[in-house]
Amino acid sequence: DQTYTLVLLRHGESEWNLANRFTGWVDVPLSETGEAEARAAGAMLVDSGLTFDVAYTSVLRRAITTLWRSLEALDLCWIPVHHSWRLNERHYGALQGLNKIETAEKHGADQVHIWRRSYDVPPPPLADDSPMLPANDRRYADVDPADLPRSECLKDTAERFLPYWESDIVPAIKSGKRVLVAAHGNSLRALVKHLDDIAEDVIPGVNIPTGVPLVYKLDANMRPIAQEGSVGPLSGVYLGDAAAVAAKVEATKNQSKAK
Ligand code: DG2
Repeated sequence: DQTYTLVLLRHGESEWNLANRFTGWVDVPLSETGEAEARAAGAMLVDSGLTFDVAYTSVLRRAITTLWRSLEALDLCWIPVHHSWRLNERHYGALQGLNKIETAEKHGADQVHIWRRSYDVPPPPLADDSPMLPANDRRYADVDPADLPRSECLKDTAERFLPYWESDIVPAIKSGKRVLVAAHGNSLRALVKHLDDIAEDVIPGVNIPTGVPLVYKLDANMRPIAQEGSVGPLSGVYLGDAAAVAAKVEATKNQSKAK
């Protein structure tokens, strides 16, 4: 039976992951650590013997740069790379730019957990005069203004990512192309929720670490095939040291908790 390999990669640490600020659609660069993580992700892919025919990423530089570093390591700078706003991070609305711990101090840890991880409660939206409105950003000029968010919950992110998954990425996979997707914590959570059919009350517990390739095996119907070494509800397997990955997942989860 035909099986396919799909690799998902969250970008390396960004400057705002480092500063612990909600980022969403703000286009921040990788931190120095993030650059190193991106190169290390490339090295892990090389070591695993994986290779790719096509890559998909967002229109945000932290994911794009991470993809570049991986492709450099793989000697694959020449493969086609498709950018889509539909792979962008979940839009964090009026939380964008705020510190995660300060926001928890102000609104309570429970509220912040709901904003960060609930399936269907969006954060407060951007104001009408916000300089962060996507409509003011030239990179979204071709997007129907009605599709541009002012804030998104995970469900909203899934609703704009999955049409692109079905229309562009699935056909590439089914045509036999080996696909690498470099995206974001929450856009990838939306995708793994779909792939693994993770329940709405289970997905809040899923956190994706920065800079660690996550390898899925898919059957002909794009259903994940169970693999040894998968963790929790995900059928995909992270490359690299399992304890190091677990520590990164835990740190992601605890970003809004005071130390
Ligand atoms: C982070 C995720 O997105 O934040 O937007 O702040 O993956 O692009 O760094 P990423 C952000 P959390 O939902 O984990 O707080």
